[in-house]
Amino acid sequence: RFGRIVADAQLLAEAQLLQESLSRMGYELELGKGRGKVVKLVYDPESDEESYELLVKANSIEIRGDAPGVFYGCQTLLQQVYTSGQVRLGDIEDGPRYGWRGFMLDEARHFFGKQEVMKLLDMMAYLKLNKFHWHLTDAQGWRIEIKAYPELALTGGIGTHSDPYTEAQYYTQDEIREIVAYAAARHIEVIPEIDMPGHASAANRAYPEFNGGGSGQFPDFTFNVGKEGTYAYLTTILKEVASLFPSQYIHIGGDEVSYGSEAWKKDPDVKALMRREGLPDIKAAEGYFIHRICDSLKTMDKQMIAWDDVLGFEPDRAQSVICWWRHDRPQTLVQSLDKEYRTILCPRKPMYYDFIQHSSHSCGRTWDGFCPLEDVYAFPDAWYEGWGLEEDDTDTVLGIQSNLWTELVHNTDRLYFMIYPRLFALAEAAWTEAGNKDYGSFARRLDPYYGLMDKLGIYYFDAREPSAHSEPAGPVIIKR
Ligand code: TNX
Repeated sequence: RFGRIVADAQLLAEAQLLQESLSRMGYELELGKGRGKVVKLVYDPESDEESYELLVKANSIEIRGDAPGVFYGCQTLLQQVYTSGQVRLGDIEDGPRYGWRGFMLDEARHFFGKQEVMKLLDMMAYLKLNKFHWHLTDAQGWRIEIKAYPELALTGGIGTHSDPYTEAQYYTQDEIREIVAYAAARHIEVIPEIDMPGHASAANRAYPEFNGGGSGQFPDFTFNVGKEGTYAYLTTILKEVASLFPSQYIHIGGDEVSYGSEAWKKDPDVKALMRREGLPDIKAAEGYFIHRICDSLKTMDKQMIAWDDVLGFEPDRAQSVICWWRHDRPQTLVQSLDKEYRTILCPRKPMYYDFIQHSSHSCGRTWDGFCPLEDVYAFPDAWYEGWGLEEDDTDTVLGIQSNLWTELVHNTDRLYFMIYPRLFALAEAAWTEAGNKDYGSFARRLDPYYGLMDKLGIYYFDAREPSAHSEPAGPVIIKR
C-alpha cells in the first residue's frame, strides 16, 4: 500500500496525472506529504529521450527519466496496477524503438468533437503513443476556426460524408488550444493537417474565389494554384494554424491532386502561371505550389509534412517530412529513404484503420486482403524484404503511424470498433524492439484491457471471439 507521491519540481504535472489516474482506479495517494510508502518521481535530464527506469522495492517505487520518460514509467506502473492490482518487485529499464508513434484521425469526413478526442488522447498516452496527426480539412468539411476567414468554419464546416446538410461542426480556436494543452500534458504532440492543393472542396464552398476546379466525381476539388491571391490566403490560414499548434510541423496534405487538377488546363490563371514560370504541365504547376507552401512554412519556423505524393517535386530535405501511405508503391518508400527524407511509415496495408480487421466484417475497405490485428502488430519488420529494404536502409525512418479515415465512420461505436484493439498493437509495434515482439504474448497481455474498454464504454472488436461484438452498421449516405 502506497500513500504518497513525491516529485522533483520538473515533474509536478506528471505527479498530478499519476495521482488522478490512480485515484480513478480506487487508490488515493497524497501529493508531497501524507503517510505510507512513497512513489518517487526523479528528474534525470541525462537519461535517454523518452526512457525511464522503474525501480520497485518493498518500501518505495522510484521512476527516473526525462519528463516524457517519467510519464511513460507512470503508465507502465498504471498498467501493472490495472491488470493485477499490484506492482512487481524489481527494476525495469525501458525506452522506445521509434520516436514517432503516431495515430491520425480524420474529422473532416465525420466530426467527433472534443470529448471524443480527449478520450482518444487518454488512451494514446496510456499506450505511450506520442504524435496525434489531426486531419482537419477535406472535401466534406473544414473543422478549424480561422479568424481571418470565418466562412471556412461557418460554411465549410457544414456537412459530413454521410450528410451534406448537417449544421456546421468545427473546433473553435479556444477548443483547439485546450486540446493541444491536454495532449501536451500527456506528452502527445498534435500535428494539424490542412489539406492542399487537393481535397479543398469545403474551403472552396466558403471562398469560391480561390477555387481551382475539379472533375466530375470531385467537383471544386483544388485550390487555384495560378492565382497569387491563393498564396496570400493560404499563408494567412497557415499562420493562424501555426500560432495554435506548438509542433514544429504542419501537415499540408498534398495527396491525390490529380483527382481535380485536370481543370487547371483550362484555367486562365493557372495557364498564365505556367507561361510565366515556364512550367511544362499541370504536374509542374502542382510542384510549384508545394514549393511555395513549403517556403511559406519556413518563414513561420515550421517544417512541412506531406503525403508521399509530393516526393517527385523534391521538396527541401531539411524542411520536409514524408508520410509514406501507398503500400502498393514500395518504390516510393525506397526513393524517400534513398534521398534521406525523414519518413513516417503509414502504408494503407496494414496501417489504415478504415480497412476492415476481420474476414467476417464488411463495412470498410479491403485490397487483396485487409488490416488485421496481427499485421499491425508485426509491422514493419515482416515487410522489409517485400519492400526490398534492410533495416540498415531505414536510418531516416522517424517511426510508424496508423490512420483512420472516416468516410464510413459516423458514430462512436464505429469509431471505437475500427480503432480498438488495433491501437494496442500499434503501440507495441512502435515501442518495442523487433527482437522482443511476440504476438502470442501480446494477445495474452491484451486480455485484461478488453475489460478496461468495457469500463470506459468503448465498443471494440473482440479479437478473442470475433462474433462477440458484431460489426456496427455503416452510415446511410445522403446524396446531394
Ligand atoms: C486516400 S490516404 C486518402 C484519403 C482517403 C483514404 C481512404 C490519403 C493521403 N488520402 O483522403 O480517405 O484514401 O482510404
